[in-house]
Amino acid sequence: MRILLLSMPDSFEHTPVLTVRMPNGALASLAGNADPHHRIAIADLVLAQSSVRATVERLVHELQPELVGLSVMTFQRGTARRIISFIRSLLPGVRIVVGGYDPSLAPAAWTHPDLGVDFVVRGEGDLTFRDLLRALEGRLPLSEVPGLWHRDGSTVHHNAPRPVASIESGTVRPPNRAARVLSGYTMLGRPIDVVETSRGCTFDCSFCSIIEMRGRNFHRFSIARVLDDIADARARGARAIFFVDDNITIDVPRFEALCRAIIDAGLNDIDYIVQGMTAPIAAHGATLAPLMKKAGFRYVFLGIENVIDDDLAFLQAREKNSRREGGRRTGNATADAIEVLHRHGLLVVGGLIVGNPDDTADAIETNLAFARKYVDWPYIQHPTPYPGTPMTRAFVERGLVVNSRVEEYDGTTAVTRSAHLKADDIEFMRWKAERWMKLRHLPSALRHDPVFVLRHGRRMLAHTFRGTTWRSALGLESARSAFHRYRAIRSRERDYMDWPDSLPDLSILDASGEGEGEPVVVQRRARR
Ligand code: B12
Ligand code: SF4
Repeated sequence: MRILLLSMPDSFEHTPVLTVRMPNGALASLAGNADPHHRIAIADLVLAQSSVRATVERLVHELQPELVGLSVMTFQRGTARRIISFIRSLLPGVRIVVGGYDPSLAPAAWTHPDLGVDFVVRGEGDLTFRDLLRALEGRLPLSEVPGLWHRDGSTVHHNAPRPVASIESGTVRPPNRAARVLSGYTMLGRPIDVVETSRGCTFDCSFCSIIEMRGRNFHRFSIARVLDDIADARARGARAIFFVDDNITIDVPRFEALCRAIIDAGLNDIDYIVQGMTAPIAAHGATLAPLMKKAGFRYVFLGIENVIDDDLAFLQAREKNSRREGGRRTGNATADAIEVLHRHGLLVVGGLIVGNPDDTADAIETNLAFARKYVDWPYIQHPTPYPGTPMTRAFVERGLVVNSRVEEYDGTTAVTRSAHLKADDIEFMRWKAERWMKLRHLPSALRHDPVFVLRHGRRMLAHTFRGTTWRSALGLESARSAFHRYRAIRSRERDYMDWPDSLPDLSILDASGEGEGEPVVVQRRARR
């Protein structure tokens, strides 16, 4: 079968396409797990952000796909719908499957007959997609593909959920990067790829989609498989690798073993980026951080979330950020984690969430001051009501969601207000502070990637300070004016696909985002 797999072009403020264009790991994994006789092409549309329609048209023309699959996050829903409508206009008989976080957690948003979606894959897709292809070839009834919703005329059948894969036993085969048909992946000029070493998380943060997606569990790929995967990415040119694990720091001894294996295999000439929790890094940093440095790690994305205890409690993120002595909580682990990473020459990308329900201006300023002082690159977001998360329910119950346009749910657009502040004020505070924090990182980027930064430094600055003019820089007009210009630019940027949506209303999701309330996985959230 001829298959075209697409990831969406929509990017967000902290990963501008000038400096960061990463492949979507899901699509290469789907291609790696399909039976080998299929002809699969993967196109990450972030590589063609300024020519989405022309690129899709060319690919459809060249490949004449019988099945098109789209990987979609919630803020990309509108673009995905337009792309589907466009593809249907070119190939009316093509079959369409959607997967990823939005179709998994808000499947009801994908079932309207006018949208033209035939199949929704919920949860992990590797084996479901493989089985869907087998079913379309007549080797299996569609009703026997767990994890699949499938259309039959006006009826959508909901198959049983698929249990999470026990990846330790090798059921999920390695990704197929050779299927990618576009080029230009970059991290500040270095070719970048993504690698998975584990899946899942056993924590329960209220803002995170991962638990609704797959339950609370943690599964590890073998270290030998991970090394092969890194070597494959490297052989295809990668000089930077993002480990897309949900939470690699769940098992620190294994993470340390992985660092040693990377060093022993001589794969430590790559810049690695990883995300992790503060508590295990603070507790094990003395041995972990030097190993990470030696293995080639450069950036550690730390899920700090918030430095105020009440906010951490709301985010259900207190546990993972606790410093402990003798089993007793003795405070927040963030400063210790940052200190040990810095001591060993690693850079901290600081993930914080400001604008929580009871946040005041002082609470937000406390977090911004912390970021200013401690983090190398700020990754500050606003609470965003993604489908199915406990946080979404809390915001809905308190009537604090002020924006239901899901295409703006990109994390840096405030779509919720707090009991004390308007959404606009929350976003303004973050935006105003963050630009200067980003500016401070420029010398470090220049030292590491001088050619790229010298060549693109002006455009990088222009992106960071979008909306600012000489008048605002000189204080001749208010920062608010610059902010409103920035918002207008951001709003225009979101129009990635020059084609109408087949349904006018993007927000057909119910307020709680619960889809039809059916679990994605068999193992459901066990509340602490
Ligand atoms: C790595 C990652 C990133 C990387 C992206 C690298 C890349 N290009 O892939 C970076 C750091 C850049 C990033 C950025 C963002 N991310 Co992010 N990210 C993740 C993370 C940690 C892992 C995703 C991953 O690659 N997993 C490994 C792959 C193999 O698994 P998978 O994606 O789940 O795919 C499987 C299934 O979903 C399914 N599937 C997926 N697509 C498809 C398509 C088809 C056709 C089929 C059949 C199946 C299928 O099958 C796959 C294989 O089993 C997740 C989860 C988490 N714990 O936080 C968040 C997550 C996906 N990100 C999220 C978001 C919102 C963002 C941002 C908007 C920022 C933000 N506010 O948090 C930006 C936007 C990025 C952009 N395009 O500009 C949300 C999505 C929530 C939602 N409902 O949409 C998540 C779930 C985190 C969360 N907040 O809960 N992200
Ligand atoms: S620790 Fe990270 S991956 Fe785990 S639930 Fe919290 S935010 Fe999600």
